[in-house]
Amino acid sequence: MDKKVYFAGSIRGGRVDAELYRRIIAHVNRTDTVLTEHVGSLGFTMSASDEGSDEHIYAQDTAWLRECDIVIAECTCPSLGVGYELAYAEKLGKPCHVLFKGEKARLSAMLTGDPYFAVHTYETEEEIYPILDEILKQGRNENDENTRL
Ligand code: 6K6
Repeated sequence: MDKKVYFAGSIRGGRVDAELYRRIIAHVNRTDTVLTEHVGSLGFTMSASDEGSDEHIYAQDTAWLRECDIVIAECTCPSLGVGYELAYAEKLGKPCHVLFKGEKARLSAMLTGDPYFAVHTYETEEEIYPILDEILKQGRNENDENTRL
């Protein structure tokens, strides 16, 4: 089944990895559906008029978090919003996968210390795609079983 994926990545925390987010989103969209494609947008400016109101962004993103089947967060660039989204998703019981470039010890202890989060570290971008495929395949197998019940 097509999974609804909430992809989280830094926006106001910094856009240094925006191109990477775009490629991850494109990869996931080959088999599943990313609800948050804007996270990989390269063209937008940070002006308030372009973004819409913060209240609207919050309402839309929390609605998508309730709607999604799974959360995948790229956490290499630290972001308050992504941390908030992960905590929100945990409260909802959504499966949460965290991607992080480098040693786990550099990631926030609030993520690595919480066994709820599946943390996947990587060194090169090429390592990300098999990790994503495995995450999405696991989801599909669970769904297949649910369908058979
Ligand atoms: C338009 C295009 C790209 O961004 C915009 C407007 N801003 C936002 N739109 C939607 N979601 C947002 C926006 N700003 C933050 N978020 C959510 O918070 C995203 O789902 C990200 O995963 C996360 C980023 O948080 P910050 O603290 O880095 O901004």
